[in-house]
Amino acid sequence: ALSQIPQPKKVPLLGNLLDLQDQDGVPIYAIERLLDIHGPIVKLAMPGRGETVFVGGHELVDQLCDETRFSKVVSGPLAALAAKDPARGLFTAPAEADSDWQQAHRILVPAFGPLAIKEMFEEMMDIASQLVLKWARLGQNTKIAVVEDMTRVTLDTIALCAMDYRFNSFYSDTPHPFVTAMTDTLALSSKASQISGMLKFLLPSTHKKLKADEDLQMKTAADVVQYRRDHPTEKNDLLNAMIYGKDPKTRATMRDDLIAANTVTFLVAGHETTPGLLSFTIALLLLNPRTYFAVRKEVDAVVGSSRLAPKHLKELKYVEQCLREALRLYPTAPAFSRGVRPDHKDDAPVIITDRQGRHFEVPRSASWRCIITKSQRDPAVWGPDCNSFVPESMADDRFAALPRNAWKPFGTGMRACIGRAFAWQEAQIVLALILQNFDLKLEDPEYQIKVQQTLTIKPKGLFIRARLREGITATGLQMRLQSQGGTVA
Ligand code: FDE
Repeated sequence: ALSQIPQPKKVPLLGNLLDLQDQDGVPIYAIERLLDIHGPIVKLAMPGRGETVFVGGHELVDQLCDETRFSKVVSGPLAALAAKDPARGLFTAPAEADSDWQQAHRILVPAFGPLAIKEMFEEMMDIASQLVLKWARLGQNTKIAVVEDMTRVTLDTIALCAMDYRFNSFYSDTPHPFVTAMTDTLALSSKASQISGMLKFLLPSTHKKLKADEDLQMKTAADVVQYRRDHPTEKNDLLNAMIYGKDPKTRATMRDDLIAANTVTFLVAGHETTPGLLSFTIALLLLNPRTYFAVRKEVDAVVGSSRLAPKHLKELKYVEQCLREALRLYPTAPAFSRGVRPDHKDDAPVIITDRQGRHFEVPRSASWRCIITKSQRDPAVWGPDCNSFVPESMADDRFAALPRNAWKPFGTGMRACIGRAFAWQEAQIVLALILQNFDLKLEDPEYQIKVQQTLTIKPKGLFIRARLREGITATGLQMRLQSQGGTVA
């Protein structure tokens, strides 16, 4: 027999809208609270948007990851983001069957592959060096806003590596107009479930601004594409891959509007998620001093006073474990949506079953949201320590032996993160450089992690101080970073 999905009591006109409100405006907190009350699965009705089911139990997420029955659905904040443009970037493309998605996917997978990422090492070092030199010169008397600086690093890195464009965020206090437009768009679309956001959406001025911001983003991207067409380079970057690359299946090249849409996608994806990963990792290390000293010891043993080089990265095992564990506790993309595959042939009802043996039907038209901030802390998988930062549990052998789909911060299946290797190498470089060169401390010794949410989650109010480690000077650091591949004593 089928079970009913638990649903909090609805109120007239508003449905369950009030259940989705969070006093700090963090939608994911409201959903987590509902899952705490109602169990691993809960259904909400939203005025004008039908019903959404949220699942937080690992066993349910695991079944929804089954690619033979389910696939990605563009819903929630992603749908709000998907403009009415004919061209959609990979992230917001409606379905795997979509020919634009397939073409961009086939052309871009190799461009994001391990070889290509390795070649980006020096450009990643260029931007990461700007960060650490800034901190070195500011000295310990300046309060550092971690998320802001991590956003500068990641945005400048993706723009330089992907299209040879320099935002120069470290040289300016006011963000580039493209960044302001992008940030405002994301902030608005992610508040779509909060009443404050809905009220805003009722204002014609909001729609005007949203449209203007979207146009500015597409226009900037289109200009970057046109500039490259007019000024060709040999550089092996994503933009060249998109302009000149032929789809291995159809031999066709990408349309310019599709290239521009994907350019915006990379900037959004690159600048939204990786800063969260780096900022949460820093916060967790500072809140767990023993782990902080252990990971720093590893960096000292592997890199010492050399200039960080590609060969070091694979030896920095514990750095990697810390990043994995930070993404378990705080997956920066906190949810993804799944629905029955449009091409699913079997006519029988599609059923998933929870740990208590209750069966639930997944309707063909529905989009179910996998809340991985919950499933990645499911005590049935992670035990009584599920809320603690324990990078030891992410050692390679234990990581490989995790239950299927227990760790899903990069999404799943065909639509999983294409930028994973990119983000990973970037995060390793930035973290290793910081650990190698600074003593960090929290501005507020009582700091506890709280989340702020746009499309993704980031730590709220995280401020630190950074002091150069003993024996390191700003000038010395600069010389070391500039010595291509060599060691400066
Ligand atoms: C994707 C992604 C995902 C999935 C989503 C869904 O399902 O809806 C996820 C979960 C993710 N991603 C995550 C992440 C994290 C991090 C750190 C990242 N991510 C990073 C990055 C960077 C870059 C550049 C990127 N990223 C990109 C991307 C893209 C393009 C996508 C879409 C794909 C398809 O769909 O095809 C993604 N990403 Fe990420």
